[in-house]
Amino acid sequence: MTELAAVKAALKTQAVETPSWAYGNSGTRFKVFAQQGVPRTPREKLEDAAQVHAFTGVAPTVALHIPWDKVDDYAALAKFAEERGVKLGAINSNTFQDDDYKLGSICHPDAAVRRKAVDHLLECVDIMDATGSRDLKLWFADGTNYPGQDDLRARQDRLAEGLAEVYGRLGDGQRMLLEYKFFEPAFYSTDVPDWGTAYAHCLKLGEKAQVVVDTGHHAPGTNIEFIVATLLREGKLGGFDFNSRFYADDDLMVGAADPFQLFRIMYEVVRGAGFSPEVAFMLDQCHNIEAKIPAIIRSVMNVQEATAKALLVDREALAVAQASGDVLEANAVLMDAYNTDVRPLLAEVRGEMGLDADPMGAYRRSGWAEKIVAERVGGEQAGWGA
Ligand code: LRH
Ligand code: MN
Ligand code: MN
Repeated sequence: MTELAAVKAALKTQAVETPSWAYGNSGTRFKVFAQQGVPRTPREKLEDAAQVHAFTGVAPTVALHIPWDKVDDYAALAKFAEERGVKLGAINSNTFQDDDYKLGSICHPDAAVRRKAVDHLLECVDIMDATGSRDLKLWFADGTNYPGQDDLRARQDRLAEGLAEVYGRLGDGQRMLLEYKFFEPAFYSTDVPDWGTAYAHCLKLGEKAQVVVDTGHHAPGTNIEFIVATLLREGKLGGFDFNSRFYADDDLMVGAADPFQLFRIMYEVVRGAGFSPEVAFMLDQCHNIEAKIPAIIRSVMNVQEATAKALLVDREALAVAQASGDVLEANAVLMDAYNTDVRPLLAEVRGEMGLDADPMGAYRRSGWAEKIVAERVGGEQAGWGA
């Protein structure tokens, strides 16, 4: 295989998971701007996700968030998805929207609240059994607002205990992905604030526990690709929640704010694990002012562009420059790949996959947007403006 053929083959096998909550109405804590035609049910979210996959060819799975996507029969939901050409992906737990969780969930000082939180996580594993999902994605809003409010170490003990119970319930081939975030909604301390804390818990739990990197969950200036490289080296990178940010957890389209950072991250992935299915590429975004489906298509394309550039890095030339201490040349090799216009290459890849070379245009011309505006009245809110 020529080098270019190998790059194309890799691009065809990449899979980006889209989040059910990105299809519904969302906003900030100030205002949700409702859009016409947005899904009213989990099934309608899956119909929209199927459109993203139909036009990009690389978005075959959809993450659910429970209870936002609560249904009576999850096996039937999985079947509905498959009939439309997509599969259900990660199950995201939600232990942050009930009044009971004011002081935390799995780290709460009251054992009864902790029980409720852990029971919810166990219920999520039941759902995974029904849907055939591999990953349980955990993010905890737990933390404190004031020094002295609770015992920081005791909260870690409670976290470890709760996680261990859920870990013990995982079946063969199921994984637990632990997500960290440096602040918000808690402002003084957060119980899983960084990759180190997530890594320490996952290491103790065992092989089925992996860290998930949400690109919006770091302090400004953090070198995320270093975290990615380190977790890959340790065999502990379970996946990504991709989005982009200018300030905090902005949940904007991935690659919009800083495409160069996305490229640097993807370079560490392709030189580390390649496209091992162990690393899940998930989007975690909310489209507050832009149309949902085209925004998600754009994000998928942005991931593809960053990946294509990462795959084009001349690794041999880079290694030579690095070994000889040629700082400028090493940097130039990386920048050469980043500065390549990969859009024609991706158009070719799409053509070879039997797709329209222009997914955005093809979606626009498909009439789906008009159809859902006409058919769906009263779309639902994602549940939370994050
Ligand atoms: C938290 C988070 C987490 C949630 C999602 C809605 O900020 O990134 O992944 O599940 O947003
Ligand atoms: Mn996330
Ligand atoms: Mn987030």
